[in-house]
Amino acid sequence: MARSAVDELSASGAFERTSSSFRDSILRDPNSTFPAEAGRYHLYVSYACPWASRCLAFLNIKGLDKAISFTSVKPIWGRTKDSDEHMGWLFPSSSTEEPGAEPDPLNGAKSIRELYELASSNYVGKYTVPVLWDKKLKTIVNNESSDILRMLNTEFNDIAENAALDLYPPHLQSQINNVNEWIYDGINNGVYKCGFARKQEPYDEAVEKLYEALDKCEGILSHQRYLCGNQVTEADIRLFVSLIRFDEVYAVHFKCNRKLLREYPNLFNYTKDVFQIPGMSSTVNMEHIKKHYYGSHPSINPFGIIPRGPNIDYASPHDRETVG
Ligand SMILES: N[C@@H](CCC(=O)N[C@@H](CS)C(=O)NCC(=O)O)C(=O)O
Repeated sequence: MARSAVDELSASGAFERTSSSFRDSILRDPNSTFPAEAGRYHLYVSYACPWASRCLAFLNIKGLDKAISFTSVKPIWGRTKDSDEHMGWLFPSSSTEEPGAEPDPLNGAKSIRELYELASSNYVGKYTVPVLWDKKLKTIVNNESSDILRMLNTEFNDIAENAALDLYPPHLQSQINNVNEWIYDGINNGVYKCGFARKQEPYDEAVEKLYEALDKCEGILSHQRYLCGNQVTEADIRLFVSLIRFDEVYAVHFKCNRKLLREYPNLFNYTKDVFQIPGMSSTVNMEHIKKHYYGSHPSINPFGIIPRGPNIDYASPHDRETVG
């Protein structure tokens, strides 16, 4: 069982992601094990992580930031225990150590690994973020971001300040599922397949698929504002977290340089459009993003040097109001 993403390799040298293991659900029903209640749950994230960031994005745009608290870990992986070599997410020891990161306010944990060990004494697997934590039962409810998005969209609607915003509306669900599938495979996970490949062939295959998917998005976005029409949906938030990291990190660190995001007029403007949705920009901490990737994978970037550029301003004007 892989204990870190850099170990998730198949015999052919391709990157293969293992699945998440805590898959309980928070429900609107007050009699369920994990009922949707204000103040009861906590989201542990890393600003660096696209999967965690998409949960944070939902938290903000649904207006759940007062009902569900969150903490970000430090961006660079470090030793989680003296007794073994595992490298993973760490909390800072004070709130001034690393701007944006905070000590664990609930359990005083030193690492995300410690939270997994508190939740389950026989856990084997990766110690990933996001972690959706139940303060009352002191356990992990769920560590799979795609599940967490669905819960945040619907189950907290009695307390969400923006309950009317439905990011997974019934009439678009099959379209969203379909888009999610090829975008996950080609782009969200695709960039990791490019970056973590240890042989030329799996890298070549992943790059091919990545650019096929990006070209397809560019085509869709040439005639409509968002991926599933003219309203923003879950699919857009899921694509956004990869696009915002693309030119700053993936193009260099994961060798996704056949074409840059800023060479795609629609995708580039679309990224700015989504970034400018109220609540989104605070989920993007480029400092953490760059420090994490360039600093946590010594097999790819042994000296941990962080490239200076390109420092794109995603708050600058875009043309998306005119599309669709
Ligand atoms: N399937 C998970 C994936 C989460 C994931 O891979 N998170 C990465 C950070 S981007 C992580 O925490 N990795 C820790 C490790 O590989 O040891 C989800 O979407 O929630």
